[in-house]
Amino acid sequence: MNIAADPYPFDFVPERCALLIIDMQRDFLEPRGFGEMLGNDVSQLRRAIEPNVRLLAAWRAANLCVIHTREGHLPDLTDLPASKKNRGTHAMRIGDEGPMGRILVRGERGHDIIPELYPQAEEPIVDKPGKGAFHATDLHDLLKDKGIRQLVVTGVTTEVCVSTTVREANDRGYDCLILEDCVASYFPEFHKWSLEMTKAQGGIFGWVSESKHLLEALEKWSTNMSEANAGNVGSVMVKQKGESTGAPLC
Ligand code: TIU
Repeated sequence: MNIAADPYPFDFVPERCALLIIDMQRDFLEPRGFGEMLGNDVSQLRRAIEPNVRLLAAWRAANLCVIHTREGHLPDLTDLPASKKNRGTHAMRIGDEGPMGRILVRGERGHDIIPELYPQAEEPIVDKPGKGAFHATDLHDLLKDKGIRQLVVTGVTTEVCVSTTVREANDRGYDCLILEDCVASYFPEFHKWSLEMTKAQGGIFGWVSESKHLLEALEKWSTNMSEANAGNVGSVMVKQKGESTGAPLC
């Protein structure tokens, strides 16, 4: 199923595709978190919330695979290298006590995913200590186990964790589609150029599209699936091993 994208249409294969939502955490999106502490304006990121909410609802309705990530560290900070901790001249750093608990520490309020996009119980959450979601995590194994070959990537921030993850994913053999209205940066220029870099040179790291195109494709796919389940001739039926149709693919 082709989805309009740059630099050319993306061949969407729903049962082989996971939605990867990167770091939609309070520490990045809400006032008084890590992002704001770094001197950023969090309202720049909040514009991505609504498009992600719509996409996640449609993705769940289609019973496809969704994976959430969170950037953060163990309470003893043994997974926080000095090269990450000792950045800049800020009074507060990762691990310090902030208004939403210890900054970017697992289990703290600020580290958790915003309520609007909170994962459902069966949806995997990958806790990552780095910018890329593949570094020091089991994401690659998780995706291989599920037979996933494509990623729709959303979340924050476009040029940091989203971009790093897409580059890691492409090197590991995944085709990545970034939805530009579902990713955001504190710096609109970085957002723009990060997407330009992704799709330059024939899509050197992947494809860029908008959520409306994917929503249309999901609608068509879901209709096809329900017709197939109703026994209509000519429709495609996708089943997991030994399971009835309608079971989540992830
Ligand atoms: N600072 C910034 O733009 N981003 C991060 O620190 N992490 C993510 O992008 N998730």
